[in-house]
Amino acid sequence: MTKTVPQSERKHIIFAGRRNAGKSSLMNKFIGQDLSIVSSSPGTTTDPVKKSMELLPFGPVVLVDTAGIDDEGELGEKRISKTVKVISEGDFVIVVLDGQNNLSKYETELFDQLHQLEIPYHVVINKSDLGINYELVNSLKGLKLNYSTVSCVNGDSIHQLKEKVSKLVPDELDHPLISDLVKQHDIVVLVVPIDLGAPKGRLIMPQVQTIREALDEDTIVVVAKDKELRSALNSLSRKPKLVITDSQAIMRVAADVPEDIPLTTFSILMARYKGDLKEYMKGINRIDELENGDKVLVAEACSHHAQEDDIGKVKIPRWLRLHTKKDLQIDIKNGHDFPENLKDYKLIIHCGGCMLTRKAMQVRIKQAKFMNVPIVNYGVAISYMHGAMPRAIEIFEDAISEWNNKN
Ligand SMILES: Nc1nc2c(ncn2[C@@H]2O[C@H](COP(=O)(O)OP(=O)(O)OP(=O)(O)O)[C@@H](O)[C@H]2O)c(=O)[nH]1
Ligand code: SF4
Ligand SMILES: [Mg+2]
Repeated sequence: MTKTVPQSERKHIIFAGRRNAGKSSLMNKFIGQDLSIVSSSPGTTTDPVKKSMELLPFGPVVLVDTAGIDDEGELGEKRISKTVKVISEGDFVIVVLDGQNNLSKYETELFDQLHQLEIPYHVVINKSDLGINYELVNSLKGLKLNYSTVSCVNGDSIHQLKEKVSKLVPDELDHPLISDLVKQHDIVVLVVPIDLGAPKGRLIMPQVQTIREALDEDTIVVVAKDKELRSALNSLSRKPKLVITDSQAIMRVAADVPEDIPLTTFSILMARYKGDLKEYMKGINRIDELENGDKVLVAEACSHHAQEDDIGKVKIPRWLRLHTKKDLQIDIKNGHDFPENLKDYKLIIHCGGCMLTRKAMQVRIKQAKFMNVPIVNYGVAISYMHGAMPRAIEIFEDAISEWNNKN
């Protein structure tokens, strides 16, 4: 069983804390092997050390040991930024403290960052065999943080900690595309423009996935090109529950769909499924706050073959300049990692991330949040700049409330 679950699909549990707190010792105790090097000289762990294991009763996980968050010097800073990246990719963090120390700014900053990234964590006071500093305990109590006390030297309370962590690691949530929006016998109309951008002889993934999920819910799926939409709607004897369109055709489609029929786009469904629609509303709100000279990052997760009039390289920058009427500096980047200078940007407009796993897309959103840079994806931004908001998000409560906060 341990070997059959790929690492990318396992929950990642990160051991984080200051140098010498006992992160490597604790990870070794979890796996029952001396995998990560332990030594009394601070800064022993430099690169993240990963190990897959079965954490019962939870299931398959990856444990990740990291370098200290208080590392020093130029190299130390590089290690810290690597550690921050690893932490932001984590599903759960074990914050390890040396029971002899007081709480420092390193830990309180880490707690703040974890809150901001919405990553659950548990505090572990290590080295209980040496006695515990009560100031440390009081500081944790003052912050209303639960903690466990262990010793990696004599093994005290390690078993209980493993059981506790196993219960605290968040289980996978169900992320529906449309199954929560429709029910049996509902009619769903999908608008699929077949233009030059459409792949020859097939439909694109979001369309195929939507059809499949709608069929799984026993709904009736009607698929039409935008030109046939009006006639498709007229031929129905019942009102459809929902119309879903490609975002580039949203305005043409909106004109043909009566106001009392909910309308959204494939990109918005995908944004909710893979990204974070509520967070993307903050990105939308940022568009109208942009000023002359502001930097905007257009990020693509892969280097797909660019077409003439490419959406990321040409259309999004053009629409953004037209919409804002500002002289913006727009950087277009593609690749597996975000650029390092994220905080220089006022806004990130990200591709749909069809080649990314949900987790990888979530990591990018977390990194943007971490740097306080609002993020939105192409489809949601296009719907906004084409005047289709708030109509296209009206059926999503959390998104519409975020929208209403600002508008
Ligand atoms: N007395 C006592 N010493 C411990 C305990 N856990 C770890 N140590 C010692 O603390 C020192 C640091 O342990 P490590 O596990 O290397 O700490 P680390 O947090 O991984 O340190 P870096 O990799 O340098 O960031 C070593 O000398 C360990 O033997 C414990 O529970 N009790
Ligand atoms: S949307 Fe998909 S194909 Fe396009 S850049 Fe992003 S990951 Fe690549
Ligand atoms: Mg270490």
